Amino acid sequence: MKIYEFTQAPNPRRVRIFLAEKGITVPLEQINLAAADNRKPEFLKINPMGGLPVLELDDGIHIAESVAICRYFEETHPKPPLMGIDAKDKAVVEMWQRRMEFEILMMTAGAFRNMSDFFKGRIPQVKEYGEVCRNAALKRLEWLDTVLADREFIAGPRYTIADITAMVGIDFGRTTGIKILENQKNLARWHQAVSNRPSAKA
Ligand SMILES: N[C@@H](CCC(=O)N[C@@H](CS)C(=O)NCC(=O)O)C(=O)O
Repeated sequence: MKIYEFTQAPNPRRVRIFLAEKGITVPLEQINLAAADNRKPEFLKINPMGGLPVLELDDGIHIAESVAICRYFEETHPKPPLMGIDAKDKAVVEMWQRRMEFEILMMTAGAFRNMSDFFKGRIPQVKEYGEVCRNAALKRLEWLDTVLADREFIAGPRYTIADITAMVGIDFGRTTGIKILENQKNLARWHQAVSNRPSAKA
């Protein structure tokens, strides 16, 4: 078993944090995104979408999509649960995970993909769309601050995959000036707590 990844990229970081929380070690193989190695024919055989991370199982099966990889490890290593504990809780965690992915991580990634030089000449870039993503992410942080007024973590009283996605999304926002504002005290308190967990350094 191994995971193809690129340490500086946000989606691989989500999976590394998830594994660290569960105390699982999986060998990592770097695929250089800066050199576009993920778009070369040999890697496209592993993941036709070209994205990282990808989990390679011992039987040769490849699992791409960060949440699918996390789901595999949640099933094989249920403790501590990071994707909910019963039917209702699992649905609530999934709701928040999807919100954090679509509304925050995809927005900070969209801002980066469209505004930074990293992808210049490699993907079609629309600067104005990057701005739209950036503003959407900032609006969502404003809202998330209110959500966190009455709960410790994003999906309720327990740390879950939703916290991982939100923290990774917000941290990646630094590349395009998306950050927690001075007056967003609840968000700042939560961000400090999740960043202090040893897994955040994974
Ligand atoms: N939906 C996928 C997204 C994968 C993805 O876009 N990964 C980024 C790194 S964070 C990537 O490989 N980008 C390079 C590219 O698209 O060429 C997931 O959840 O894992």
